[in-house]
Amino acid sequence: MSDPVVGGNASEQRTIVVVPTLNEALNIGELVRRVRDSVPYADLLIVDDQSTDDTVALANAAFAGNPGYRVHVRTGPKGLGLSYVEAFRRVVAEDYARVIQMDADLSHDPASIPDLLRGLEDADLVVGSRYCPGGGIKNWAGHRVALSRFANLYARLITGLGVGDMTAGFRAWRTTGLARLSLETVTSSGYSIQVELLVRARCAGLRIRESPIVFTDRLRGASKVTGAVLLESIIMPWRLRRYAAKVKQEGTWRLLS
Ligand SMILES: Nc1nc2c(ncn2[C@@H]2O[C@H](COP(=O)(O)OP(=O)(O)OP(=O)(O)O)[C@@H](O)[C@H]2O)c(=O)[nH]1
Ligand SMILES: [Mg+2]
Repeated sequence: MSDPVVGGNASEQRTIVVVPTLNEALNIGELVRRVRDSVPYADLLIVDDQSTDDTVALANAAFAGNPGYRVHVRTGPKGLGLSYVEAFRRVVAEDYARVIQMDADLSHDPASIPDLLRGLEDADLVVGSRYCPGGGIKNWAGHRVALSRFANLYARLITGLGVGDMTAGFRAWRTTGLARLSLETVTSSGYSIQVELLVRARCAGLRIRESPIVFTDRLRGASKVTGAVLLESIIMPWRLRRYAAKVKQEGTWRLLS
């Protein structure tokens, strides 16, 4: 099948969409269908942290027998960061060329996936950004926008990274880039994974670009953000600042190889 995004043969550009889930029964069916409509040539990996609702059953039903779609139900400690690291290590080993990461709650519109993939033509990481020209947020109360803006500024100032949307969870990666991040040494177990992977990407010399996305507040289901997750997000930028300084000092990214 011809790849509608970058031209050439889709199998040369093997693509997988990775979606972490925790109790997303109200969203997962629609998410699966919209991903299939947007990028029918891509595979799909749902990384579930033992949801106690029907997320897994409803995902499997929505797959409709598609052989490239699967759910991996994790065991051991739960966490968004732990889930992404496990999934990314798998897809790197499985010989995919491109990886999309996105939330399950429809805040990230699957229709934007082709734009992110197109950005990979001259980048190793494309960050779907709410805070660049053309990007935006729908249906968020003023205090949510202010909190997100503050979190971004905080992470940017402490890590020194010049990315507009540091905490965004809608991204496209070249797996050759992901493979250079020493995923086995990632320390974030929760949402701070987003900032940690950005800092590691920059330290490893990956080409990073931003592509505008419109983020919509979750319409259904509950947020999974906990106090522990927030605390880790406050501490992590300081750890990453030390990490980046050490990498710079040691030169040639020895820390990461
Ligand atoms: N596997 C796994 N997925 C998680 C975990 N926590 C959250 N998720 C998923 O990660 C994505 C982002 O979580 P959300 O709860 O939407 O976080 P958020 O967007 O900051 O919060 P809301 O604005 O309330 O939606 C969703 O797909 C969740 O189901 C976890 O511990 N493990
Ligand atoms: Mg959400």
